[in-house]
Amino acid sequence: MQVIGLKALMSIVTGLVLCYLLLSSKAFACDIKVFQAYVRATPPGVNTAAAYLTLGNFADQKCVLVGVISNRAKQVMIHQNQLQGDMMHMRHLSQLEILGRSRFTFKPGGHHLMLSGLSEALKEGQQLTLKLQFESGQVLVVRLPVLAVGQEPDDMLNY
Ligand SMILES: [Cu+2]
Repeated sequence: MQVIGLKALMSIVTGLVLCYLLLSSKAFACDIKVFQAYVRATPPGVNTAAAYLTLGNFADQKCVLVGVISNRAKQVMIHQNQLQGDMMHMRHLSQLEILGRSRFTFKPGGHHLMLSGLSEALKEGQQLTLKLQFESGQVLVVRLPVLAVGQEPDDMLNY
């Protein structure tokens, strides 16, 4: 009987260790702030759009963006523009690392968030909501103003 008791105790200890590991991985949570986020208004008949933003990582550890979703687009992908010969191609990245204490900028001609299968046109003055999913399990909800061509984003925080 005592042996069974010991086994039971061991499984409790294992349970505690697992809990501790889960808690300690949460301690490495991302501390991301979003700056200068915007998306371009779409011309008639176009159902794709590019969104730009700066992600500031205020934690010491790297933070990994693993997915983006929007209720107005079928798909949102992380794209990187790449020059191949004299042709510009868009490369799809499955994830993006933001190093600790640094910032990463999505900007025209570089990285962007590619929205495809838009349910309706994005019009100037509207707001688009994106949910950024991180490897840590955190989800950041960002509201991006829809800007007309030539309109520049404010230097502001977007949550
Ligand atoms: Cu693209």
